[in-house]
Amino acid sequence: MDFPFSLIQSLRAAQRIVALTGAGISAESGLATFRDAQTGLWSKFKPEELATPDAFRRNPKLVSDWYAWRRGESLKAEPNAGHCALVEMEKRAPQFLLVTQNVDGLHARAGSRRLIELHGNLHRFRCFENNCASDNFDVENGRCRSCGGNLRPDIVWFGEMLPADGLESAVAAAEKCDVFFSIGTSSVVYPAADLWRRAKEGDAIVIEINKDPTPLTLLADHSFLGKASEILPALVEQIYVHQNRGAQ
Ligand code: BV8
Repeated sequence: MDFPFSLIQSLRAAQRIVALTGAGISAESGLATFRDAQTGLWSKFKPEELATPDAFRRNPKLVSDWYAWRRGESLKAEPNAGHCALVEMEKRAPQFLLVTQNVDGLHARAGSRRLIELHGNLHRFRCFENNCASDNFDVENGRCRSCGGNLRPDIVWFGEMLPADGLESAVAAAEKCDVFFSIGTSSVVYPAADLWRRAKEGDAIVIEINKDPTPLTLLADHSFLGKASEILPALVEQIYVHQNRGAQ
């Protein structure tokens, strides 16, 4: 795959890179995305019935079982070449930050360290009623031993505020970055879908890598439509590997 040489040069010169990822980067690890028409989770399940605090209040067992199923799926999955290419970029770029909307934990398992899980993580829990300390959780039975209340996944549901520190760090990094990647996301869920605009306002180069067109496709400086596990490794190869070969 060839990329415009001017883009490769800009990426080689970039000091601060921010990458935002969504469910699309985990699709090739066998995890369903949310909105893909046939295969997406929302084609089978209604978000308002499963991914909101009210849904949990109405039927904690239904919601907990759904997240237990997703937890099992994500543990069976392995990071793919797309996840690994971002680990490589983190190692090579002077400053790099990975902001993910994914709750599957695959970026951390791939080795990403400069990582913000904006919407939480499937493998962590919280006390739903009283936010009690996590050292007294009966995860097996989904109970908080401190107050006897239900445990919920440590995930940001629709209508809930994102963790302030994670969001502030993501916005600050986006505003200061030279290059902003939007990878495997439909760019429709806010506030994550607004980060590219912060980067653009800071004169960053905005690059989209996505299987299908999104509301960002015509607004980005570059939009590469295709699979993240193919495009990202090819890009990293051209930015960093060819650079070294050239230097020899
Ligand atoms: C909040 C955790 C505020 C749960 C998630 C109207 C206008 C603007 C905003 C709103 C509005 N009405 C409501 C809102 C707010 C709402 C929102 O944005 N709704 C949208 C739908 C309009 N946002 C919120 O509720 C947020 N909170 O706003 O609070 C507030 C203010 C005051 C007081 C109180 C509160 C909370 C948002 C977080 C919700 N939680 N997930 C869980 O996981 O179960 S969001 C969920 O969807 C995911 O986490 C993800 O973040 C998000 C987006 O999904 P994507 O990752 O993009 O996945 P999707 O399937 O959509 O797209 C995948 C893409 O990948 C596709 O484009 C496909 O082409 C591509 N692809 C597929 N395969 C590949 C690929 N690309 C490359 N390679 C491949 N192989």
